[in-house]
Amino acid sequence: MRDIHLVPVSYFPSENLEFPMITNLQTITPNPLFYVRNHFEYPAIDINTWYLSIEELVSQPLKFTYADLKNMNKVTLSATLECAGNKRSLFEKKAQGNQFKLGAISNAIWGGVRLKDVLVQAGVSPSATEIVFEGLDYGQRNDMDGQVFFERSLPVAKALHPDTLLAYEMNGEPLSDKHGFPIRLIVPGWYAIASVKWLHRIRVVDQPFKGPFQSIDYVILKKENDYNHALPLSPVLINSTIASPTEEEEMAVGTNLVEGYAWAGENSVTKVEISTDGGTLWAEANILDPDVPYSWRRWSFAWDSQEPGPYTIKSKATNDRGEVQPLKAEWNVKGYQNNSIHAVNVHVISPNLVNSVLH
Ligand SMILES: Nc1nc2c(c(=O)[nH]1)N[C@H]1C(S)=C(S)[C@@H](COP(=O)(O)O)O[C@H]1N2
Ligand SMILES: [Mo]
Repeated sequence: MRDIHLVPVSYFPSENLEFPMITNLQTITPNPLFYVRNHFEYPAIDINTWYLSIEELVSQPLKFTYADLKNMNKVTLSATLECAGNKRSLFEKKAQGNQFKLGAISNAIWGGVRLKDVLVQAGVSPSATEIVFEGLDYGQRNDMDGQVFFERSLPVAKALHPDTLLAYEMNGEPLSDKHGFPIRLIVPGWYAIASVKWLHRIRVVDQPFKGPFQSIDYVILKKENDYNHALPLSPVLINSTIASPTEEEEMAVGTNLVEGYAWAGENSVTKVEISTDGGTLWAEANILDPDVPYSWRRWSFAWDSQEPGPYTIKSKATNDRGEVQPLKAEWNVKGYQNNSIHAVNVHVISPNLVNSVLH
């Protein structure tokens, strides 16, 4: 595993790193290879003074220390986090934002307490419609004056879902500074913008939250500046990625493995199909991992490639509701949720040719 590391996308104004999309790993991404997506600089946190507060439309505002949360009933579950901007660079028409390739996605086992447990203790008012989550990271945006904190909201129903967690552990280790120490929200099956890191304050409200990460960014904007019709990002769409071979890879004549990942957000991946002729004929890949809620599944396909030449390999996943990846995901101004059928161009080379080039 030497030489395997995160792939930088940008460092300023914040650090953004992709998972290297390799396949010789277990289904759980090791912590050092889990992608990183930030909007501001890392916040400074003193665990001795840190607390999580629950405020506004509750019967009893509450404060929880790190120790309070660790003393509560612990839950663990695995969940794939995918940035809504994953595969933005694959849209034919360029979309603004970090040009993520395939790796703004990773899978981990999260340990923590149910968000529901702290909300029920505080007593959510029946008039509440949304819960707002505030991180400790803040900074400037070029479309606003002053400083803003990273804030994002959830509808009450998703916040009270028993799988929505206040996580303090990632793959059995305390959450690292980069991934939200001491506590982050984990919203399984939703684009990872919802999974607020460095959580500090939870506000229960009865009005639609309009913060910039809720109403300017992370909305599906079909036309430039058409914010009145912007739709909030929905749960993660059915998707798959060919991790190997990679674009323009040369492969020898013979049986070659095509390998990758498929994921379905709140649903299950039921089928992955591969085409090696650009999308006319399809055959089913073997799904390697069991169907674990919210977790991606690795798949593999043995491709009998006897004829030298250029090929376009495609992968297409289907979920348990019969939803299939589209040939082309709908373009949107901010370049989110690109779940187009993934296509990779490769060259199959005759071994004689390889030899004649070498000697
Ligand atoms: N406080 C805070 N939470 C945040 C973010 C952030 O910048 N600040 N980025 C969000 C986005 S867009 C993504 S994709 C995920 C990335 O989580 P990771 O860095 O642990 O992979 O965190 C989300 N939570
Ligand atoms: Mo993201």
